[in-house]
Formats: sequence, structure tokens, C-alpha cells
Amino acid sequence: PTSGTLVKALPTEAFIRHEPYSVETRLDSLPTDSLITPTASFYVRNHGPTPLIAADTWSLRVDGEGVARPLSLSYAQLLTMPSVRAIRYLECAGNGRAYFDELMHRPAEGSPWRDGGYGVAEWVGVRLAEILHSAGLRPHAAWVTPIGLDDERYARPLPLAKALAGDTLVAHTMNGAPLPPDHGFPARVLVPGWVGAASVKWLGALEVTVRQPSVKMNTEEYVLIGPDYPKPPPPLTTGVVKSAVCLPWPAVLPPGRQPISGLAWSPFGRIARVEVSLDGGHNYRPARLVGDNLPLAGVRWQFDLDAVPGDMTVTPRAVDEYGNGQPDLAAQKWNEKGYLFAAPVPHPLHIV
Ligand code: MTE
Ligand code: MO
Repeated sequence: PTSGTLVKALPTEAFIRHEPYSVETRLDSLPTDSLITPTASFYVRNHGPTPLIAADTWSLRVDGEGVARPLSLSYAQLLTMPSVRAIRYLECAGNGRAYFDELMHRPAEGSPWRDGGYGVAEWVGVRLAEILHSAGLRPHAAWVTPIGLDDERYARPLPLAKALAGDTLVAHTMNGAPLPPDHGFPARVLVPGWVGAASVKWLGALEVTVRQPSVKMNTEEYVLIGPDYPKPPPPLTTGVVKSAVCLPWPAVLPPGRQPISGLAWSPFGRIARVEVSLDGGHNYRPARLVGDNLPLAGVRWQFDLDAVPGDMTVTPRAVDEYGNGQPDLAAQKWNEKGYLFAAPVPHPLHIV
């Protein structure tokens, strides 16, 4: 049986939320001297109530036809395994969904997120590879499906190569503390560079199989449905290069010269440059990169704005070290569920 029977038996008071909880990081409220999003400000995206799981009765089951020695790890065992530390961002696939409607005038289904479905944390965890190897991977193993202990048994299959990648983790620590319940206590998967949906929280099992299991999160949700995408709709994997302005929406600013700050990030590596347009995306000028610039985490940028009374927009766009950039709005593909919005966004400013 799955260790998750424990959760099913909990009374409803055990949930710290009774409705699916989704909140954006307020990029305008982040400390500017660090790339790390404080845990209390880190966006949350839950499909159901938050389970509150007791660490002392929790276990992680590793089994399936793809492993020779199925095993079960306790929380104490997980904590004593060799661990790695990684500063990585998570971003919801639906981050920026509001802009399909607001900028492309083609609404998409789902919550109208702007840019705050993004956060950077310092994670500590055990390499998923280390756990899989200790269960004895069989030669024909090809898929690893992490399964969550939340009500709907949230699951997202990972191809073996991605599961074995060096920084794919079973994370137990976020910004120096155990994961809070909303972020997956006692343990979650972290799949850097992939959409947040791949980073399964409240991890209860890892099932290793030869074929790709068919789960809702790969066939119905987190798939790209639209005229520009093949059928059947492909599941989402890698995220997109993004940039955002760290100001309220809209921002009210005084006239005069002043620094405007923002963030940019890439699922492939480091950001190489950020440019800013003041004419809605026709002409761009370089912005300065400031502070840490970390691969698969992000960088902060700054731009000196000469603000004149009236309405203005600031539109950033970023390019990473491999030349991956943001598509023009005209090249942004639309999809029904509003995933992977990547075009530059004109951020509205009222100068008074
Ligand atoms: N894992 C489980 N078990 N249940 C969920 O609802 N939501 C996913 C993913 N992992 C989810 C989950 C989605 S869509 C995202 S974007 C990230 O978790 C959000 O992680 P966070 O809430 O820690 O920011
Ligand atoms: Mo998400």
C-alpha cells in the first residue's frame, strides 16, 4: 500500500487550507540584495487542499517493474543520505496567462496569473539518481513517476534521463528550513528548468516503469492544445526565457530620473543580457545586470528611467547565454490552457 493512506485518514482539520490555494509572489516586494525569494513570499500553486503530513510516519516508496530492489525510505533515512544544495527557480506553466487575453486578445482557460508564478529558493535534497540507483535500476527502466500524497494523487511521469540528471532532486529543505506544508513537506521532487508542475510535492512514491504511464497531468492538464501544436497534445517539459519588472501593476511613480528594477530567468542557463523598450517594443536599450547571475535561477536588472508625467510602459526582454530569447508578441503561440507565455510584456506606469 502507498504510504499515503496516512493522509487519507487525517481529519479535515489536518489541512491548513480547505480550498486549492494559489498565490503569486509579489515581485515588487522582494529584497533587492539577493536572488532568493523568501519562503513566506514564494508563490504557491496547489490543485487541492494542502495535506499536513507527519514526518515520523511518512515514507517514500520506490518500486515498479524498473527496479530490482523496491525500497521504502523514512524521513530520517532521507535526511542522512548524501545531499546537494542548489539555487533554482520554479515557475508555474500558467505564469503570464493573463497576457494571452490582455496582449493577444485571445483569452485562455485558467487563473489570470501575471509574472509572480516564479520564485527562487536554495534547495537541499538527495539526487533522484541516488535514490533510483539504490533501488537497483533495471536496464529497461525508462520512466519515473513521482506521485504526490495529496487527495488527487498528483503525478507527472519523467523520462529516465531527466530523472537521472544531476540537479533533479528529492528536496527536503527550502531556504534553510524543512519544506513548509504548502511547498510539499516532508519531501518534493525538484525538476530544474521544467515547468513547476513537474516538481511533485508531498512525494509518497516513485514508480519506475518501462512504458510511460498515462496520467491526467500528462494527457489533459499541462499539455499544449492549440492550432500551432501537434495532436495528441504534447506534455509540457522545459519552461521559457522570461523577464519582468519588479513594480506594482500598474506602478505609480514620481517624475524624474530613477532606477527601475526587474528580474530575468532562463530554464537553460544564465541570462546574458536584458534590454528595455519604452515605446512598447519597437526600440530597445540595454539594461544593467546587477548582483548574482545564477543558471536556472535568474538575475536582477536595472534601468535608469527618465519618467515624464503621464502614462508610460516599460517592456523588458532577455536573452540567455545560449542565445535563447523571448519571441515577439506576433510569434507567441496561443494555447487553450494559457501555458508558456514568453513574449515581452509592457508594464504600465502612471507618472504623477
Ligand atoms: N505537487 C502536488 N502533489 N500537487 C500539486 O498541486 N502543483 C504543481 C507542483 N507540484 C502540485 C505539485 C504546480 S502546478 C506547481 S507550479 C508547483 O508545484 C508549485 O510549487 P510551489 O507551490 O512550491 O511554488
Ligand atoms: Mo503550475
